[in-house]
Amino acid sequence: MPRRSLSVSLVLATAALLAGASLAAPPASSAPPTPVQVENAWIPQPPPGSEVAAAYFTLRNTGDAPIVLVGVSSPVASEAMLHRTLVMNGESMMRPVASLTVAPGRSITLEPGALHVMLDGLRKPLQVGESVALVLHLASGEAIHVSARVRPLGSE
Ligand SMILES: [Cu+2]
Repeated sequence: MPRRSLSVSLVLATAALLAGASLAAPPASSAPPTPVQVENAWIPQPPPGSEVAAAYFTLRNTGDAPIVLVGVSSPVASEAMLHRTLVMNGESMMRPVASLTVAPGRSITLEPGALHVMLDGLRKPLQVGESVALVLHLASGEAIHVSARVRPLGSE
């Protein structure tokens, strides 16, 4: 019966895949992914003609080891950096941040006037409602893919 032979070959193919996977998989790949949650990722729409934008989100560590964010990238910008806004002598200025560490069970929120991702060299205008891809690079070597929603300027 054609039906039976199909299911037999599927079983064989699955068994072969499983055998191959268990032989090829190093022990590290069976470890669970980094317990990091990214919530409420958003970008205020930059003014027309602007080549920079800021991105914000909350990074939550649900695991039992620290999470260290060491960089960000995005296909919409030629460069993405971690920044902190400071007020010194009444003047607002931004400083690069080398890394952000989130302790187990804690979270860090990037928000206007404080920590943010600076997207520089925007390759195209960002439309309200658009989802912008961000990749968060962890010290562990993992990459966390995030979708940030563009909101109207002044909605923060
Ligand atoms: Cu900045």
